[in-house]
Amino acid sequence: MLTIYSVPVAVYCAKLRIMLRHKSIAFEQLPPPGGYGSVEYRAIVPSGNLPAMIHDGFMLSDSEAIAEYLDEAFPDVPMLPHTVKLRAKAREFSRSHDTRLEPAVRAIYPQVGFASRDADAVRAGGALISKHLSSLGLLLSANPLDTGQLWLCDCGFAVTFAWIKAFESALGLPVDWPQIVRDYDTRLQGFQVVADELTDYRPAMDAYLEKAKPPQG
Ligand SMILES: N[C@@H](CCC(=O)N[C@@H](CS)C(=O)NCC(=O)O)C(=O)O
Repeated sequence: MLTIYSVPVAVYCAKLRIMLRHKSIAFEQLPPPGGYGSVEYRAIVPSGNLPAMIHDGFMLSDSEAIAEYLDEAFPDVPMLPHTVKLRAKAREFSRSHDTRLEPAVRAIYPQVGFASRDADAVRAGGALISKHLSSLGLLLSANPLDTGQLWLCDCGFAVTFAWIKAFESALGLPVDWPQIVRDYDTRLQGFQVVADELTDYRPAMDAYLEKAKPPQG
């Protein structure tokens, strides 16, 4: 039995679900008992964050650690390349998502609420995200991975790109997208499992973005 602790809006849970769909791994999702960060949940998952996994009694947290574990535990549809160097490159892409681009996008969350939004912070946030997208563009221009396959490192980007686009339209976040990154986003959405996850995830994004709207009347 594979259980994933998750809440509907969590970015890294959506990232993990793309992988689970691609590998056709059956799983159940549960909310963290007592909420994430709670004493009750931390008794099970010491970091208190999401996602976390219990696989036949084995607990693991951090989306990337979980994803790499699952890739080895369920090897039928591999999502890491076969050579040492290509695997290292795939991990470089994953880390650039988890430690650079996504944290810059997360820094926008405090600006979502219409009433407390700071226009300067939105502008600065857009500039930082654009800088990370530019670096990603350079990485992509030397990408040695087979672009016909969905890799583990692609899953987080698919979700984070959806958030950047949502913030562009909901908050007017100013973002420069290198064409190579746009093309990458389009390519990722061509994978049915990515399109399906983003469709299922959209209601959670929309619910979160409700507070971005100006008050009515
Ligand atoms: N790098 C971590 C990030 C996980 C993360 O930030 N999760 C968010 C939800 S998407 C969370 O648990 N936030 C609450 C907290 O950190 O206490 C991973 O890949 O699992």
